[in-house]
Amino acid sequence: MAKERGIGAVSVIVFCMLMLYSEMAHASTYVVGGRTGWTFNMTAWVKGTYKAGDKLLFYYNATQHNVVMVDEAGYNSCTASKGSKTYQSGRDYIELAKGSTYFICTFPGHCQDHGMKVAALAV
Ligand SMILES: *[C@@H]1O[C@H](CO)[C@@H](O)[C@H](O)[C@H]1NC(C)=O
Ligand SMILES: *[C@@H]1O[C@H](CO)[C@@H](O)[C@H](O)[C@H]1NC(C)=O
Ligand SMILES: [Cu+2]
Repeated sequence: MAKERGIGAVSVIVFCMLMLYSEMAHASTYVVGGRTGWTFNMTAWVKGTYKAGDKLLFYYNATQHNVVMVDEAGYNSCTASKGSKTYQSGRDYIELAKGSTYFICTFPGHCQDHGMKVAALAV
């Protein structure tokens, strides 16, 4: 009896590890903007549907741009509220959670005038 329970527990653990492994194996990293990186006119960059756990790599010159995570209203209005998560390394890997995530550059005019924003949907 005890032995069977033990085997059951091991099976559950192995199953969980396999699930975790396949999740990791299938998580991908996407370079935002492709070859040009994170820059103006990002709305022209093809937005696909991602999987939760996928990562976006924002690659840019940190003296010229940044990456700020905003909500949908912030994305539409090109504004970030105080306390919005800001990335500014020039090489930021951001893991996507399930749902929509919105990013803008908050350098003056970049989002508003130059379309420096991107929305990512992960399922
Ligand atoms: C952005 O797009 C506009 C209009 O298509 C174009 O005139 C401009 O040169 C583009 N800017 C960059 C940095 O690609
Ligand atoms: C980043 O931008 C600054 C200001 O335009 C420039 O001086 C510098 O050379 C750039 N750095 C890189 C790595 O392109
Ligand atoms: Cu910018």
